[in-house]
Amino acid sequence: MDNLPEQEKHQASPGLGEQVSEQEQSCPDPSQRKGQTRTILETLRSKHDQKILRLRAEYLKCLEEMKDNEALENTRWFQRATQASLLLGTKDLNYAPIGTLDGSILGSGSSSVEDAAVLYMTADEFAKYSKENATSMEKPIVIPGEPEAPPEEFMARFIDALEISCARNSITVQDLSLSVTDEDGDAADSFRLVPANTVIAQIKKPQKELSNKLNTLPINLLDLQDFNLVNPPAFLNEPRYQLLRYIDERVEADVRQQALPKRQRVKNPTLMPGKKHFQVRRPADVAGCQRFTIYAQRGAYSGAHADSLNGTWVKCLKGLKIWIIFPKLHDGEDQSGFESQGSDWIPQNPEDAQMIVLTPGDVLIMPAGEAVVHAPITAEDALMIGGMYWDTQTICAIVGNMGWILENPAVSNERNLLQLPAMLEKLNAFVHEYPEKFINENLDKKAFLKEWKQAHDSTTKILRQAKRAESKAKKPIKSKVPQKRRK
Ligand SMILES: O=C(O)CCC(=O)C(=O)O
Ligand SMILES: [Fe+2]
Repeated sequence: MDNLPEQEKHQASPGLGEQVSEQEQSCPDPSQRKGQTRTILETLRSKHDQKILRLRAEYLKCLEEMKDNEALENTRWFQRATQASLLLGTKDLNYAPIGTLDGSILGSGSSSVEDAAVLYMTADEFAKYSKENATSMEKPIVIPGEPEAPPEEFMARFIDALEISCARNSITVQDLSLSVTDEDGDAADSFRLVPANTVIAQIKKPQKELSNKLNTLPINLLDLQDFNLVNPPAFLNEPRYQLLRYIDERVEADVRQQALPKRQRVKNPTLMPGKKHFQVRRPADVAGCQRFTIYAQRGAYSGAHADSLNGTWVKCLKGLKIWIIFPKLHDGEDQSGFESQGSDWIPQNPEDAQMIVLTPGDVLIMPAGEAVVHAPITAEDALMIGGMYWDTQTICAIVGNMGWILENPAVSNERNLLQLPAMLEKLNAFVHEYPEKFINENLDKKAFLKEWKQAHDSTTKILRQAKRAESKAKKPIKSKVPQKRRK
């Protein structure tokens, strides 16, 4: 292992905002002298640097061993380990500068709110901040907190739920042993279906050290349903964050209508009243995005991407996740590089990658209306829950970002949203039905509807073009045998 930088020598430290202990009085760093509280960043560094530097060293060791081994060099593992090690930097670790609000009970972060790349605040502070800055929440926000149960208990609940709900099925797994390219030299898929029992057996064994053995590479489960492991964060109860749910319900209500006798059907149904007494079949991608669970083993790395519905929250229940962000992405040539390369992209200057570190109890919010490009690396086996949401106060930006993603499909790692046309249609109707939900003191109804029309029309146009391009690509080659005429 290479010589580890100074920061690795820190020992475990008190929690956020705790006072510095007696032993540290002699510490040359003035911020750590007795009586003074550490900044959030200093606390995070002292807790996590060592673990993250060890992970980086292990990536480098694996890469060294894979060198000149043709079979291994073509695996997704080689590619992802290369990218992840670069994103973790070559010298000191590069944390995203942390800002806290004036008078925050969390103390100070590491920079001013203006210069910060991530804001830390309590749930109460978030409630106030999100009211006062409804249309200008641009930076990711961390709400640090204590976990509701010990990580091992969450893990036991998760395994139990997986066994009960999924045991007879297969689970989509990000499998890094797969090749980067297929036989034709085209980009190959990095996901495959694996029997749930095999997956469960693998995740029961904690990943302690990275190795190049293809059958023990870190797996990542990104396509899991919500298992009700814990309540979602309370901020989601606010009416303005219910929008995605309302629109999804209306799309579903349309589908449910089809199952009713004709005379009972209504025009433009909202939610069907009452409990859901019958099942409907529909492409359920949006419903699936509203709440999810993710489980990744130490060393898993997803690649840079933006979430297609932009507006994502995640909560860590177990482990250590390094949520890499790229605050300088839009400043230079990196933007076009990312748009074309998507998850294979890393910034020209890897030092532009900045880390947000998440541990049990922490909630991260990537605000709806900001397509925050992120590249999560799992530093310790991590269980998280999450969901996607929309915000009435930023709906024009949300729909604009969706247009950008449709134009640059490489930037999102999700399948094309099958329900997007229906959702846009329902959203447009909803906006005209309840315009007052979308306005605020800075934006009156007339100005809002004008802005909405622009965003809606532009994304609808992009969507139509994308559909046309898709159906052209799929058009079957015309058979030479004349088709039978239908009677
Ligand atoms: O944890 C991961 O590997 C990816 C998770 C992610 O990007 C998300 O939940 O938006
Ligand atoms: Fe994501």
